Amino acid sequence: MRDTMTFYGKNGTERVFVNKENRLQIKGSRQLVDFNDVITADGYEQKVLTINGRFPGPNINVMFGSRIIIHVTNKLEEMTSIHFHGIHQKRTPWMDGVGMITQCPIQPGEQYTYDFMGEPVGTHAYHGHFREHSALGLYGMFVVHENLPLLPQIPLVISEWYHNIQVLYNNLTRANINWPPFNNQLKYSLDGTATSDVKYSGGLINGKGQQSKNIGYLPKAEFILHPRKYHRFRLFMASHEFAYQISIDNHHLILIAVGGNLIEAVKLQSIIAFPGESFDFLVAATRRPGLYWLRARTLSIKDEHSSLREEILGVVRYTNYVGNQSEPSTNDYKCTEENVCLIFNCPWKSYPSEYHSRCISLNQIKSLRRSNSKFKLYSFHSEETERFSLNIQFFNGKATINGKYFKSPSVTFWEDYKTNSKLCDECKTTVCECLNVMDLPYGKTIEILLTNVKGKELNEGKISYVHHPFHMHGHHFEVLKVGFADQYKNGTWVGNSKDIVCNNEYCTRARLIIAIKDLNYENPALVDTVNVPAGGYALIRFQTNNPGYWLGHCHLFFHVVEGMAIVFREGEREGFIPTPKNISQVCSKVKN
Ligand SMILES: [Cu+2]
Repeated sequence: MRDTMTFYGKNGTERVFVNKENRLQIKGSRQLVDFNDVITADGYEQKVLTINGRFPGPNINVMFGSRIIIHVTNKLEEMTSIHFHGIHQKRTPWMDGVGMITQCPIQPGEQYTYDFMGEPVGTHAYHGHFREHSALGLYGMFVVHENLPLLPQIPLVISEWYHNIQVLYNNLTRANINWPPFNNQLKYSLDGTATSDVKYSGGLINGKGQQSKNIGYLPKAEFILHPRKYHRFRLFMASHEFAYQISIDNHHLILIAVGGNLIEAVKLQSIIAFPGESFDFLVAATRRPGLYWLRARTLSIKDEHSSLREEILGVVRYTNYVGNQSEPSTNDYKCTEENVCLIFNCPWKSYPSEYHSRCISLNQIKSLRRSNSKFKLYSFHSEETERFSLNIQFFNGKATINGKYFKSPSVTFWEDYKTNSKLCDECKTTVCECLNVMDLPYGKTIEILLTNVKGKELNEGKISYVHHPFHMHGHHFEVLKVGFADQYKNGTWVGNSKDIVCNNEYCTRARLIIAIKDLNYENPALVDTVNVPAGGYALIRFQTNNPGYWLGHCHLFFHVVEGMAIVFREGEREGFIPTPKNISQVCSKVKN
């Protein structure tokens, strides 16, 4: 008996399965159904959250500077909210969509209207920012265009697909468990860090995948290439736990933008992308007409526990292909001594020599400075720079930033959040659950040293060190430097980067001891998410020109749920734009 999937057909809910002819058939009937009418995902039958009936949600394309109005009607049985990832929400900080921070969640049956400016230019996304909704399907791509695109645009959204996310979520948030909870199920990458906190259960490219169990044919994501043309792929990593390495057989990826911002192009073999990151790359259709695999693979290496290949496949199809193959038969690129692979955004300094691979990190990328005066936003005139450090790390089994694990307030930040919350000043120990708020003065240049270290070897095993992709709301930031742990010749890590000095075991006031010339102040990459490597650091910089309450957090789903978050209070409350009436009205409904 083959697995079934549920779909909403003309007769209400019906169950379908892939029959022997690889067609979708309604169970208990001989009637066939078009694949396009069913959300097949990876073929596993489970609940999917949809937006306008679609999964992932529709791609939203807008022009720079236009006013965006999005009516969200919550037809779920529970409350939710939508965050526009990468959008600055300038002058509309209450539209950032973080449930219990910038807005009260939208109640079942209620409507909420997001109303904000389409800026900055680039490849962004939207996703649920409440409970496990993003992992159940509430996400989609959001692109702000500066001009009408000249090249064919190809959205590429990669995510995992969990078969038990609600059970996982409930178990993990109800029990007072120590992190990470599933040591025995995890896999490791070549540096010895765990590739996630939970077992891999498959992934999707643009909502399509194939679980490891053979359940017959399922459609894969398809990408159409026009011969001899360039195509602009816009990648958003909607994944929750895993980083993926992305490549296309027999083709190079020409990286042209990071975090939505143009850079000097780099020709790559593959791109490693962490949850929350967005990259744009060009693909030239210059190979023979045919079908080629697009691969997205986790960083897990095979070990004694399993030979499972954690890889999702998509099909790249040339329009002038006339063969009768239904699927590609191409092979993964082989990196050799003669053809060394260039890999972007590795979470380590280098590969062992037998990999014949070279890493290029985010701080080796050169941003293209726009001369357009609209983008003066990113020129820094401030006389003074304020410096902070945040250590993103597990301590005592808790997901912390500077030792604090985040507890949401019971009212939003637009209300009197202080009276109703335990603030971190009240903590008696370094590792403490509290409402972590950091004040950023307005009109300054802010430098934050993000570290992922321990001040001394606290014996929690190697897996307490994992990579943490840090995402900031309300801003893009410049990446002046990314530093990595020291490695042995075989690639496993030896210890923390020697560039960092900690003055206590929780490393809450880390300092960087490298020469200024080693920082890229000239043309640094501008992103909203940066991976802070295990045992390493990222030095970021931005200007406080956007008053509001902005969440900063690790973009790994279970880490943010467990408290790896902080709220930046930018500017003084008196200087804030008054919150519109209807925002507080939403909140009063929650309380009643
Ligand atoms: Cu994390």
